[in-house]
Amino acid sequence: MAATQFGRRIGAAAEEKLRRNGSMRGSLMVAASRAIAERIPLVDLIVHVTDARIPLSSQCHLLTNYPSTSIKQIIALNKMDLAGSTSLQAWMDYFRQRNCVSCGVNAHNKENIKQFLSLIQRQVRKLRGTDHANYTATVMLIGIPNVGKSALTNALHQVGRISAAEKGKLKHATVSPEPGETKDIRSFKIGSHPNIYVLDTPAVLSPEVPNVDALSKLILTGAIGDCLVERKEIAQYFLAIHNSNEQYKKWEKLSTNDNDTLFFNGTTNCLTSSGSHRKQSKQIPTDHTQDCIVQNVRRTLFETVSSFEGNIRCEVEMEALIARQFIALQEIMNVQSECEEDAHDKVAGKLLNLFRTGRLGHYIFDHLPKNIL
Ligand SMILES: Nc1nc2c(ncn2[C@@H]2O[C@H](COP(=O)(O)OP(=O)(O)OP(=O)(O)O)[C@@H](O)[C@H]2O)c(=O)[nH]1
Ligand SMILES: [Mg+2]
Repeated sequence: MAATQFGRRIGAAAEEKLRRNGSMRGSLMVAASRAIAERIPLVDLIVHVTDARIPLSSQCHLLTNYPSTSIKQIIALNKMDLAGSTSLQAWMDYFRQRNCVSCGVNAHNKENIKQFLSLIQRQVRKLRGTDHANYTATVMLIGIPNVGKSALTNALHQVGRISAAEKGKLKHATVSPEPGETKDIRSFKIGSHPNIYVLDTPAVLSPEVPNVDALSKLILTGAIGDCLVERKEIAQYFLAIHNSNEQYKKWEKLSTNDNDTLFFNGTTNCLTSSGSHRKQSKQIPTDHTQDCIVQNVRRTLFETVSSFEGNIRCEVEMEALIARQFIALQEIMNVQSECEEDAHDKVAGKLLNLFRTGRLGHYIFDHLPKNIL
Protein backbone atom coordinates (compact mmCIF):
# COMPACT_ATOMS: atom_id res chain seq x y z
CA MET A 1 0.00 0.00 0.00
CA ALA A 2 1.24 3.50 -0.82
CA ALA A 3 0.85 4.71 2.78
CA THR A 4 3.29 2.03 3.95
CA GLN A 5 5.83 3.26 1.41
CA PHE A 6 5.50 6.83 2.67
CA GLY A 7 6.01 5.56 6.23
CA ARG A 8 9.07 3.52 5.27
CA ARG A 9 10.54 6.54 3.53
CA ILE A 10 10.49 8.69 6.66
CA GLY A 11 11.39 5.72 8.86
CA ALA A 12 14.47 5.04 6.74
CA ALA A 13 15.54 8.70 6.71
CA ALA A 14 15.19 8.90 10.49
CA GLU A 15 17.00 5.60 10.99
CA GLU A 16 19.91 6.81 8.91
CA LYS A 17 20.16 10.01 10.93
CA LEU A 18 19.96 8.15 14.25
CA ARG A 19 22.64 5.70 13.21
CA ARG A 20 24.93 8.57 12.29
CA ASN A 21 24.27 10.19 15.70
CA GLY A 22 24.98 6.90 17.46
CA SER A 23 21.87 6.60 19.67
CA MET A 24 18.26 7.59 20.20
CA ARG A 25 19.05 8.72 23.72
CA GLY A 26 21.01 11.56 25.26
CA SER A 27 23.09 11.11 28.41
CA LEU A 28 20.24 12.49 30.57
CA MET A 29 17.89 9.81 29.28
CA VAL A 30 20.45 7.08 29.89
CA ALA A 31 20.84 8.21 33.52
CA ALA A 32 17.06 8.49 33.97
CA SER A 33 16.53 5.00 32.51
CA ARG A 34 18.99 3.59 35.02
CA ALA A 35 17.25 5.34 37.93
CA ILE A 36 13.85 4.08 36.74
CA ALA A 37 15.09 0.52 36.19
CA GLU A 38 16.49 0.44 39.74
CA ARG A 39 13.11 1.39 41.16
CA ILE A 40 11.09 -1.21 39.22
CA PRO A 41 11.55 -4.00 41.80
CA LEU A 42 10.85 -1.58 44.67
CA VAL A 43 7.44 -0.20 43.73
CA ASP A 44 4.09 -1.89 44.33
CA LEU A 45 2.70 -1.44 40.85
CA ILE A 46 3.81 -0.16 37.46
CA VAL A 47 1.57 1.68 35.06
CA HIS A 48 3.05 1.07 31.64
CA VAL A 49 1.83 4.11 29.73
CA THR A 50 1.51 3.56 25.99
CA ASP A 51 -0.09 5.51 23.15
CA ALA A 52 -3.41 3.88 22.22
CA ARG A 53 -2.77 4.69 18.55
CA ILE A 54 0.32 2.47 18.59
CA PRO A 55 -0.17 -0.09 21.38
CA LEU A 56 2.84 -2.17 20.35
CA SER A 57 5.20 0.39 18.84
CA SER A 58 4.94 2.58 21.96
CA GLN A 59 5.85 -0.16 24.44
CA CYS A 60 8.75 0.62 26.71
CA HIS A 61 11.72 -1.75 26.38
CA LEU A 62 12.46 -1.57 30.12
CA LEU A 63 9.23 -3.48 30.71
CA THR A 64 9.10 -5.72 27.66
CA ASN A 65 12.56 -7.04 28.64
CA TYR A 66 11.21 -8.28 31.98
CA PRO A 67 9.52 -11.72 32.12
CA SER A 68 5.81 -10.77 32.14
CA THR A 69 5.08 -12.65 35.36
CA SER A 70 7.84 -10.96 37.36
CA ILE A 71 6.39 -7.44 37.33
CA LYS A 72 2.97 -6.23 38.35
CA GLN A 73 1.79 -3.81 35.76
CA ILE A 74 -1.26 -2.22 34.21
CA ILE A 75 -0.90 -1.36 30.54
CA ALA A 76 -2.54 2.05 30.12
CA LEU A 77 -3.54 2.71 26.51
CA ASN A 78 -3.57 6.46 26.93
CA LYS A 79 -4.91 8.99 24.41
CA MET A 80 -7.75 6.61 23.69
CA ASP A 81 -9.78 9.62 22.53
CA LEU A 82 -7.41 9.78 19.53
CA ALA A 83 -7.68 6.06 18.79
CA GLY A 84 -11.42 5.49 19.04
CA SER A 85 -12.81 3.19 21.70
CA THR A 86 -14.35 0.60 19.35
CA SER A 87 -11.09 -0.37 17.66
CA LEU A 88 -9.30 -0.26 20.99
CA GLN A 89 -11.46 -3.08 22.34
CA ALA A 90 -9.66 -5.58 20.11
CA TRP A 91 -6.36 -4.46 21.63
CA MET A 92 -7.66 -4.85 25.16
CA ASP A 93 -8.76 -8.38 24.23
CA TYR A 94 -5.26 -8.97 22.88
CA PHE A 95 -3.66 -7.96 26.18
CA ARG A 96 -6.24 -9.90 28.21
CA GLN A 97 -5.39 -13.06 26.27
CA ARG A 98 -1.80 -12.54 27.37
CA ASN A 99 -2.82 -12.20 31.01
CA CYS A 100 -2.01 -8.49 31.12
CA VAL A 101 -4.27 -6.01 32.84
CA SER A 102 -4.93 -3.24 30.33
CA CYS A 103 -7.12 -0.21 30.22
CA GLY A 104 -7.99 2.50 27.69
CA VAL A 105 -7.44 5.94 29.24
CA ASN A 106 -8.03 9.54 28.33
CA ALA A 107 -6.02 11.79 30.61
CA HIS A 108 -8.30 14.71 29.75
CA ASN A 109 -11.51 13.01 30.84
CA LYS A 110 -12.30 13.20 34.55
CA GLU A 111 -14.84 10.35 34.59
CA ASN A 112 -12.39 8.11 32.83
CA ILE A 113 -9.63 9.06 35.28
CA LYS A 114 -11.91 8.18 38.22
CA GLN A 115 -12.36 4.68 36.75
CA PHE A 116 -8.65 4.39 36.14
CA LEU A 117 -7.89 5.42 39.70
CA SER A 118 -10.32 2.76 40.98
CA LEU A 119 -8.52 0.17 38.88
CA ILE A 120 -5.17 1.22 40.37
CA GLN A 121 -6.62 1.07 43.89
CA ARG A 122 -8.10 -2.40 43.28
CA GLN A 123 -4.82 -3.69 41.90
CA VAL A 124 -2.85 -2.28 44.83
CA ARG A 125 -5.24 -3.90 47.32
CA LYS A 126 -5.04 -7.20 45.47
CA LEU A 127 -1.25 -7.15 45.41
CA ARG A 128 -1.00 -6.24 49.09
CA GLY A 129 -3.54 -8.98 49.87
CA THR A 130 -4.96 -7.15 52.85
CA ASP A 131 -8.21 -5.43 53.73
CA HIS A 132 -6.78 -2.99 56.23
CA ALA A 133 -5.68 0.33 54.78
CA ASN A 134 -2.82 1.38 57.05
CA TYR A 135 -0.05 1.25 54.53
CA THR A 136 1.57 3.31 51.81
CA ALA A 137 1.89 2.05 48.26
CA THR A 138 3.88 3.42 45.35
CA VAL A 139 2.86 3.24 41.72
CA MET A 140 5.36 4.20 39.01
CA LEU A 141 4.33 5.45 35.57
CA ILE A 142 6.78 4.36 32.89
CA GLY A 143 6.74 5.00 29.17
CA ILE A 144 8.39 6.35 26.06
CA PRO A 145 8.27 10.13 25.40
CA ASN A 146 5.04 12.05 24.99
CA VAL A 147 2.60 9.24 25.78
CA GLY A 148 0.97 11.30 28.54
CA LYS A 149 2.69 10.18 31.77
CA SER A 150 2.67 13.68 33.27
CA ALA A 151 -0.88 14.45 32.09
CA LEU A 152 -2.05 11.21 33.73
CA THR A 153 -0.11 12.04 36.90
CA ASN A 154 -1.78 15.44 37.19
CA ALA A 155 -5.23 14.00 36.49
CA LEU A 156 -4.82 11.16 39.04
CA HIS A 157 -3.39 13.57 41.63
CA GLN A 158 -6.28 15.97 41.14
CA VAL A 159 -9.05 13.36 41.23
CA GLY A 160 -7.40 11.37 44.03
CA ARG A 161 -6.83 14.37 46.28
CA ILE A 162 -10.34 15.72 45.75
CA SER A 163 -12.05 12.40 46.44
CA ALA A 164 -9.96 12.03 49.61
CA ALA A 165 -11.03 15.58 50.58
CA GLU A 166 -7.40 16.48 51.18
CA LYS A 167 -6.41 20.06 51.80
CA GLY A 168 -3.27 21.77 50.60
CA LYS A 169 -1.92 22.88 47.29
CA LEU A 170 -2.10 20.61 44.27
CA LYS A 171 1.25 19.95 42.64
CA HIS A 172 1.71 20.07 38.87
CA ALA A 173 3.83 18.00 36.57
CA THR A 174 4.74 19.88 33.39
CA VAL A 175 2.85 18.67 30.35
CA SER A 176 3.99 19.54 26.86
CA PRO A 177 3.35 18.48 23.26
CA GLU A 178 7.12 18.27 22.83
CA PRO A 179 8.68 14.92 23.79
CA GLY A 180 11.27 14.71 26.58
CA GLU A 181 9.74 17.38 28.83
CA THR A 182 9.99 15.60 32.21
CA LYS A 183 13.53 15.47 33.56
CA ASP A 184 13.13 14.13 37.12
CA ILE A 185 11.23 11.47 39.00
CA ARG A 186 8.57 13.16 41.14
CA SER A 187 6.03 11.80 43.55
CA PHE A 188 2.33 12.82 43.74
CA LYS A 189 -0.26 11.62 46.21
CA ILE A 190 -3.31 10.07 44.58
CA GLY A 191 -5.13 8.45 47.49
CA SER A 192 -5.53 8.05 51.24
CA HIS A 193 -6.42 4.90 53.27
CA PRO A 194 -4.25 3.42 51.88
CA ASN A 195 -1.88 6.21 50.97
CA ILE A 196 -1.00 5.80 47.32
CA TYR A 197 1.67 7.82 45.56
CA VAL A 198 2.42 7.88 41.85
CA LEU A 199 5.87 8.56 40.49
CA ASP A 200 5.93 10.59 37.28
CA THR A 201 9.12 9.71 35.44
CA PRO A 202 11.22 10.98 32.53
CA ALA A 203 10.73 9.21 29.22
CA VAL A 204 12.61 6.05 28.42
CA LEU A 205 13.71 4.96 24.95
CA SER A 206 15.49 1.82 23.90
CA PRO A 207 19.17 2.17 22.92
CA GLU A 208 18.28 0.11 19.85
CA VAL A 209 16.86 2.00 16.89
CA PRO A 210 13.43 0.43 16.20
CA ASN A 211 12.54 -0.93 12.77
CA VAL A 212 11.56 1.65 10.16
CA ASP A 213 7.82 0.92 10.42
CA ALA A 214 7.77 1.48 14.17
CA LEU A 215 10.05 4.50 13.85
CA SER A 216 7.73 6.19 11.35
CA LYS A 217 4.75 5.68 13.68
CA LEU A 218 6.68 7.08 16.65
CA ILE A 219 7.48 10.15 14.57
CA LEU A 220 3.91 10.51 13.30
CA THR A 221 2.37 10.36 16.77
CA GLY A 222 4.96 12.79 18.18
CA ALA A 223 6.79 10.39 20.49
CA ILE A 224 10.02 11.28 18.73
CA GLY A 225 10.55 14.95 17.85
CA ASP A 226 9.94 16.32 14.38
CA CYS A 227 13.63 17.21 14.03
CA LEU A 228 14.64 13.85 12.50
CA VAL A 229 12.72 14.35 9.26
CA GLU A 230 11.07 17.35 7.67
CA ARG A 231 7.58 18.17 8.86
CA LYS A 232 6.38 18.15 5.28
CA GLU A 233 7.36 14.49 4.94
CA ILE A 234 5.58 13.59 8.18
CA ALA A 235 2.45 15.39 6.97
CA GLN A 236 2.68 13.58 3.63
CA TYR A 237 2.76 10.28 5.52
CA PHE A 238 -0.32 11.32 7.48
CA LEU A 239 -2.13 12.31 4.26
CA ALA A 240 -1.22 8.99 2.63
CA ILE A 241 -2.80 7.15 5.58
CA HIS A 242 -5.79 9.47 5.61
CA ASN A 243 -6.38 9.11 1.87
CA SER A 244 -6.25 5.30 2.08
CA ASN A 245 -8.73 5.29 4.93
CA GLU A 246 -12.53 5.49 4.74
CA GLN A 247 -12.88 8.09 7.48
CA TYR A 248 -12.93 11.08 5.14
CA LYS A 249 -16.28 9.88 3.76
CA LYS A 250 -17.89 10.98 7.01
CA TRP A 251 -17.08 14.54 6.00
CA GLU A 252 -19.15 14.41 2.82
CA LYS A 253 -21.95 16.45 4.38
CA LEU A 254 -19.55 19.34 4.88
CA SER A 255 -19.15 19.47 1.16
CA THR A 256 -22.74 18.98 0.02
CA ASN A 257 -24.78 20.80 2.70
CA ASP A 258 -22.66 23.83 3.24
CA ASN A 259 -20.84 24.41 0.00
CA ASP A 260 -22.39 27.83 -0.39
CA THR A 261 -21.45 28.85 3.13
CA LEU A 262 -18.15 30.41 4.03
CA PHE A 263 -17.39 30.32 7.72
CA PHE A 264 -15.29 33.26 8.77
CA ASN A 265 -15.08 32.64 12.46
CA GLY A 266 -15.63 29.67 14.68
CA THR A 267 -18.23 31.11 16.97
CA THR A 268 -21.67 32.36 16.10
CA ASN A 269 -21.78 34.11 12.75
CA CYS A 270 -21.35 33.05 9.20
CA LEU A 271 -21.37 34.71 5.83
CA THR A 272 -23.89 33.25 3.37
CA SER A 273 -23.37 33.08 -0.37
CA SER A 274 -25.66 36.08 -0.70
CA GLY A 275 -23.31 38.06 1.51
CA SER A 276 -25.68 38.57 4.47
CA HIS A 277 -24.73 37.61 7.99
CA ARG A 278 -26.93 35.26 9.91
CA LYS A 279 -26.83 33.71 13.34
CA GLN A 280 -25.40 30.22 13.35
CA SER A 281 -25.93 29.17 16.93
CA LYS A 282 -28.03 26.19 15.84
CA GLN A 283 -25.95 25.27 12.83
CA ILE A 284 -22.44 25.27 14.27
CA PRO A 285 -22.06 22.42 16.74
CA THR A 286 -20.70 23.55 20.09
CA ASP A 287 -18.05 20.80 20.18
CA HIS A 288 -14.64 22.51 20.10
CA THR A 289 -13.47 20.16 17.36
CA GLN A 290 -16.01 21.67 15.00
CA ASP A 291 -14.38 25.04 14.65
CA CYS A 292 -14.07 26.82 11.39
CA ILE A 293 -10.56 25.76 10.40
CA VAL A 294 -11.25 22.15 11.22
CA GLN A 295 -14.41 22.19 9.10
CA ASN A 296 -12.56 23.71 6.18
CA VAL A 297 -9.66 21.29 6.40
CA ARG A 298 -12.00 18.31 6.62
CA ARG A 299 -14.03 19.56 3.67
CA THR A 300 -10.90 20.17 1.61
CA LEU A 301 -9.55 16.72 2.39
CA PHE A 302 -12.90 15.15 1.51
CA GLU A 303 -13.18 17.02 -1.76
CA THR A 304 -9.62 16.41 -2.89
CA VAL A 305 -9.74 12.66 -2.22
CA SER A 306 -13.23 12.04 -3.55
CA SER A 307 -12.62 13.94 -6.80
CA PHE A 308 -9.27 12.26 -7.44
CA GLU A 309 -9.37 9.89 -10.37
CA GLY A 310 -5.94 8.33 -10.05
CA ASN A 311 -5.05 5.08 -8.31
CA ILE A 312 -4.17 5.86 -4.71
CA ARG A 313 -2.62 2.43 -4.28
CA CYS A 314 0.17 3.60 -6.56
CA GLU A 315 2.82 5.62 -4.73
CA VAL A 316 3.39 8.10 -7.58
CA GLU A 317 -0.30 8.81 -7.97
CA MET A 318 -0.76 9.16 -4.24
CA GLU A 319 2.08 11.68 -4.32
CA ALA A 320 0.24 13.68 -6.99
CA LEU A 321 -2.91 13.74 -4.85
CA ILE A 322 -0.95 14.87 -1.79
CA ALA A 323 0.70 17.66 -3.82
CA ARG A 324 -2.80 18.90 -4.76
CA GLN A 325 -3.89 18.70 -1.16
CA PHE A 326 -0.96 20.84 -0.03
CA ILE A 327 -1.94 23.54 -2.52
CA ALA A 328 -5.60 23.45 -1.44
CA LEU A 329 -4.70 23.44 2.27
CA GLN A 330 -2.29 26.35 1.83
CA GLU A 331 -5.16 28.40 0.48
CA ILE A 332 -7.75 27.56 3.12
CA MET A 333 -5.21 27.86 5.94
CA ASN A 334 -4.29 31.24 4.51
CA VAL A 335 -0.58 30.46 4.55
CA GLN A 336 1.43 33.03 2.66
CA SER A 337 5.11 32.85 1.98
CA GLU A 338 7.56 33.88 -0.71
CA CYS A 339 9.17 30.50 -0.60
CA GLU A 340 7.24 27.33 -1.43
CA GLU A 341 9.28 25.21 0.95
CA ASP A 342 8.51 27.51 3.84
CA ALA A 343 4.78 27.55 2.98
CA HIS A 344 4.66 23.76 2.82
CA ASP A 345 6.42 23.52 6.17
CA LYS A 346 3.79 25.79 7.76
CA VAL A 347 0.91 23.86 6.20
CA ALA A 348 2.48 20.62 7.44
CA GLY A 349 2.83 22.03 10.98
CA LYS A 350 -0.84 23.09 11.10
CA LEU A 351 -2.05 19.81 9.62
CA LEU A 352 0.00 17.72 12.07
CA ASN A 353 -1.29 19.77 14.96
CA LEU A 354 -4.90 19.10 13.90
CA PHE A 355 -4.21 15.40 13.49
CA ARG A 356 -2.31 15.06 16.77
CA THR A 357 -5.09 16.74 18.72
CA GLY A 358 -7.67 14.34 17.28
CA ARG A 359 -9.47 16.72 14.98
CA LEU A 360 -8.88 14.74 11.80
CA GLY A 361 -10.30 11.41 12.88
CA HIS A 362 -9.35 8.42 15.00
CA TYR A 363 -6.48 6.18 14.04
CA ILE A 364 -4.75 3.04 15.25
CA PHE A 365 -1.60 2.55 13.23
CA ASP A 366 -0.38 -0.76 14.68
CA HIS A 367 -1.90 -3.98 13.37
CA LEU A 368 -2.94 -6.73 15.73
CA PRO A 369 -0.52 -9.65 15.46
CA LYS A 370 -2.11 -12.12 13.00
CA ASN A 371 -1.92 -15.24 15.16
CA ILE A 372 -4.44 -13.91 17.66
CA LEU A 373 -7.11 -12.70 15.22
N1 LIG B 1 -5.79 13.84 23.25
C1 LIG B 1 -5.06 13.51 24.32
N2 LIG B 1 -3.90 14.13 24.54
C2 LIG B 1 -3.19 13.77 25.63
C3 LIG B 1 -3.63 12.76 26.51
N3 LIG B 1 -2.69 12.61 27.48
C4 LIG B 1 -1.73 13.50 27.21
N4 LIG B 1 -2.02 14.21 26.10
C5 LIG B 1 -1.21 15.24 25.46
O1 LIG B 1 0.01 14.63 25.03
C6 LIG B 1 1.10 15.53 25.16
C7 LIG B 1 2.20 14.90 26.00
O2 LIG B 1 1.73 14.76 27.34
P1 LIG B 1 2.75 14.63 28.58
O3 LIG B 1 1.94 14.28 29.77
O4 LIG B 1 3.66 15.80 28.65
O5 LIG B 1 3.57 13.34 28.08
P2 LIG B 1 4.80 12.64 28.85
O6 LIG B 1 4.67 11.17 28.61
O7 LIG B 1 4.85 13.09 30.25
O8 LIG B 1 5.99 13.22 28.01
P3 LIG B 1 7.56 13.29 28.45
O9 LIG B 1 7.65 13.92 29.80
O10 LIG B 1 8.15 14.14 27.42
O11 LIG B 1 8.06 11.90 28.42
C8 LIG B 1 0.52 16.82 25.76
O12 LIG B 1 0.25 17.72 24.70
C9 LIG B 1 -0.78 16.36 26.41
O13 LIG B 1 -1.76 17.36 26.51
C10 LIG B 1 -4.87 12.10 26.24
O14 LIG B 1 -5.33 11.18 26.92
N5 LIG B 1 -5.53 12.51 25.12
MG1 LIG C 1 6.30 14.08 31.33
